[in-house]
Amino acid sequence: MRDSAGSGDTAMTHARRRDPILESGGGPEVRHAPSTEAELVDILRESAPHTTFRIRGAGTWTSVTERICADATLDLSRLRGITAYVPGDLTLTARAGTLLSEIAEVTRANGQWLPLDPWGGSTGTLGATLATASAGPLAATIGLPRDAALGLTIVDAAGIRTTAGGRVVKNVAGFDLVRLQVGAWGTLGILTEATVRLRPLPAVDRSCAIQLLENAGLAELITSLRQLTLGPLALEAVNSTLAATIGLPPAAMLLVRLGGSPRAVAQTLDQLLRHPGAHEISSSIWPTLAATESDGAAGVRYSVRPSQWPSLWTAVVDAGDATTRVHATPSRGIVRVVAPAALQDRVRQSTVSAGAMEIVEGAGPGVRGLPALRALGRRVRDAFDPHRRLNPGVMDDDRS
Ligand SMILES: Cc1cc2nc3c(=O)[nH]c(=O)nc-3n(C[C@H](O)[C@H](O)[C@@H](O)COP(=O)(O)OP(=O)(O)OC[C@H]3O[C@@H](n4cnc5c(N)ncnc54)[C@H](O)[C@@H]3O)c2cc1C
Repeated sequence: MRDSAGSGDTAMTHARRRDPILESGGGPEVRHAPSTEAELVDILRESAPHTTFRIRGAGTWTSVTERICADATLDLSRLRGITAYVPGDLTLTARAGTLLSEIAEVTRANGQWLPLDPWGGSTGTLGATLATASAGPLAATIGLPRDAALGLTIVDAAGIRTTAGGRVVKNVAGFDLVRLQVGAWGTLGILTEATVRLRPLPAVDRSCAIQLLENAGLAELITSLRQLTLGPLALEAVNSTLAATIGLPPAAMLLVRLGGSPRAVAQTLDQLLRHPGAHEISSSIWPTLAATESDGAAGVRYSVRPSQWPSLWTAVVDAGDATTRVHATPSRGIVRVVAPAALQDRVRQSTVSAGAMEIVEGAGPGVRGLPALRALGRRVRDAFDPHRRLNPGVMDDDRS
């Protein structure tokens, strides 16, 4: 038997030994912490077909993992380490449990980065970030997690290992299993290793904040930003509560991040600072913003066509109160609200007239009102995990 550990009632057939590290995590359920993919495969193959598993990376987003109801936990934090890094090709391969911060450290030394900036920060794992398709402000310009993933190794519920995609940027595309797995929340398989596309780290990274004057002139402001010499790396609007939380004056602001050559960045910043209410801020604001996410916070994402973003933003900000944190990515037409459930109802009413689609985050995205999509999801899940062994409770068919 490999490195599994546990106590309590289980249908596992193999012998188990206690693991002091994992036992300290508490909870009555069996915990396995495979340190190799082969061990993970054995755990799945040797357990009864109906044994269910909660998949866990670094466990930073506990409000998500704790909601999964399963017989055993598969802790992937030991399945860790960079297995290949080819700076000349801008590609890196790492095991699923590798932290984003570890990848940042290694790639920074070569003037490169993996531009994934999920809410919560860089203490999460590569596997979880891809599995949940968690994306932050950089996604609007540099790309979503699915764009960064070139290849994946997946172990399915029956313990069958599959590789999809490859280790190079130019892949011959077959059936796109990579895109199916990114954002599947582990319900179609456990990601064990990923090859990702890196980018050159911008020589200079500078930011500014432009005050949004009583939510007026938003569309014009965004249009004027499209005419900048250098396109922004990220654009994120924050309401006054969130601005104060991240150390800015308490007013609604548009944060603009610029990256590139020192000359192009300086020129563009000059243009930006001509806007009334604009001032330069430190680019350390971006990790600070990502880290404001508190575990268990009720996050709801509304999306519309980018052209309709100003009215959605205004409606959501007006519906909130002094405790509501709102931020938005204008070019993706997304407005995200972090507020208690009671207040979310009020916000929800206000978005109806804006015609927004609502995605409830936190236990696998619950997309309301799309029965055809849910039926399709059910059929895909039937093909990959007919007994619903992996992450039961996440993206469940009958969630509304
Ligand atoms: C406090 C907090 C709040 C956050 N809020 C949001 C948010 O609202 N929206 C958003 O998009 N992102 C959010 N994130 C993003 C989160 O940072 C990323 O999903 C990821 O980096 C978390 O890493 P982890 O290893 O700690 O994941 P964990 O907390 O261990 O797991 C997160 C989810 O990923 C699954 N998972 C983990 N590893 C694998 C794997 N190898 N294969 C398959 N499935 C796997 C788990 O089953 C679980 O459902 C939040 C993060 C934190 C810390």
